[in-house]
Amino acid sequence: MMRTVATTPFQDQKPGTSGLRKKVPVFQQKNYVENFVQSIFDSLEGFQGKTLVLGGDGRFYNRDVVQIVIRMAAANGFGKVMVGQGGILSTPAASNVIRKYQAFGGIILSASHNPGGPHEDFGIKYNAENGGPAPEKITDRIFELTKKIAQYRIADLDPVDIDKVGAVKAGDMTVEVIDPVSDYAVLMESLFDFDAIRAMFKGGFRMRFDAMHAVTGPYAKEIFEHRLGAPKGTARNFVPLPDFGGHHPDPNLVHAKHLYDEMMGPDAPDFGAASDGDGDRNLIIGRGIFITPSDSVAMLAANARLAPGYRKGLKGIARSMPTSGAADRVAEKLGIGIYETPTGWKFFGNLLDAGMATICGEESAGTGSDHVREKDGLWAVLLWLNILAVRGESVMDIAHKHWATYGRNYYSRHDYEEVETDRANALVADLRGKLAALPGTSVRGMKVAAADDFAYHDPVDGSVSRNQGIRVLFEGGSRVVFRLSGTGTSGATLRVYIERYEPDKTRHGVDTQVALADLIEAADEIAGIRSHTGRNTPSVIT
Ligand code: VG1
Ligand code: CO
Repeated sequence: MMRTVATTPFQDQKPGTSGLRKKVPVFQQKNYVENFVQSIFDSLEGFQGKTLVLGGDGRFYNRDVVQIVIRMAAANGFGKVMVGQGGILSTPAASNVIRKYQAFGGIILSASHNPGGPHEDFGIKYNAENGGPAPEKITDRIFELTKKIAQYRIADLDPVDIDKVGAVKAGDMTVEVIDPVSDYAVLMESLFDFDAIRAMFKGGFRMRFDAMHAVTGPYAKEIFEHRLGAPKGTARNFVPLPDFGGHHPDPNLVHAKHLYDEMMGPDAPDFGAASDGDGDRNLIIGRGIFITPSDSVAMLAANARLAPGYRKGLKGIARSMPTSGAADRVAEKLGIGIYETPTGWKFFGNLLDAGMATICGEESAGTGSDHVREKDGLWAVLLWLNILAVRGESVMDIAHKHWATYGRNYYSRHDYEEVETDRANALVADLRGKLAALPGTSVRGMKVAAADDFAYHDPVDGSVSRNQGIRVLFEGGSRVVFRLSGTGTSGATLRVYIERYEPDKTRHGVDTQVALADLIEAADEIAGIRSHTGRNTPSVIT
């Protein structure tokens, strides 16, 4: 029944910011999935007889890979696989299940916000026993193993029926098919004041939640409409589809433009939100106002005590380096620690485990807390709802008051997608070469105070991660940051992050791109974006 199969390595199975991501046809190559999954198992020790959590965002190829992982887990000696019904588990829900049932770890199948379908993206990620993405030392080990793998183990088993909740045997191993939503909904009920939110909906509060035909649909239906009594139709596009209806399940102003337009329109509801393919990102829009993810983490942190789960206050706040400094000012006022990490949720794990940070955030629409070890889209939406219910004010009022208290960090990210890899690498190499000479010079009348390639020294385990993004800091606190994406699957994506701090509240009403215009030009002057990429404008502005 158990077979050991000879195989030859691929050389491209390097996990990026968030696991291994490739086009579906790449994953469909013979032994491609098997090699990677065996390398994950080979990088681990002591899982014999233990539990593996398994689920994904429901995209094309999800079901096939679920069956492969089950057969390989059985052959490698796991005692049990807990799989979400239909192969579905959102990323934060998977993190919760790993923690709640003290599993050894989990495999999450997702390419997050990237499109799905036979010619689109797929991904595999390993999460450790704390429920969080494997740290770099494990992903590095996995990559090394993929380069020399010679065999994998797999059991000859009939496909397991993953659509019926309950336990079945797969060889010597148990497969327990679980409801993907219920444990997660219970966790949310333990953190937030559901009575207050229910009363708010009862009082006529209107909300739109766009699940973008991705994994959060069933979660949103259950939590907003069933448990919180929001009117039917509050959750939209709530049926997960293998190709996300042909759209990018990316909750930003480009791919969720219809929601943005509705929220800016004459009959806008009170609150609009969306999440991504695997449910870990969030988009927050109030009536007439978009809240940037960087501002959202700051505003959530400033108001967190209004939710029962955070009544005792926060231990600290962590944000990724490119995320704006808005949260820093909240941490300062609260007298708690603020930590700046590289991009990617895996870098928050140690801070959360050590009890140094309670709330974390990334500029890329990721917000979360120590309730799990992943960013969590619906968590952010629920914390906003809890705050709105208690304060009884609009999102707009809350934002304006926040800026008046802390100042406003104008912030934007410009992405140049599918740039030829050589050209993107040349831009970065050029920029690195220029760094040392930048401080003291002036660009468009702004004096450069410092420039470096961000290196992170993990305060918990002492590990060092270098080359995590090039930052150019100007006098007065403005900055531009450049880095290449680690999640793309075709060519390179250059991300340029632009930030300016405005303390004066009479100047808080300016359009973001206008407020940042000088810095946007300075970024081009410093990095030669147009000449290197051959592009005049970014593909996506968020
Ligand atoms: C992007 C974001 C990063 C996020 C990562 C995974 O990475 O910038 O903040 O953690 O995606 O998000 P990159 O390397 O492309 O910039 V998700 O929702 O894919 O799990
Ligand atoms: Co995601």
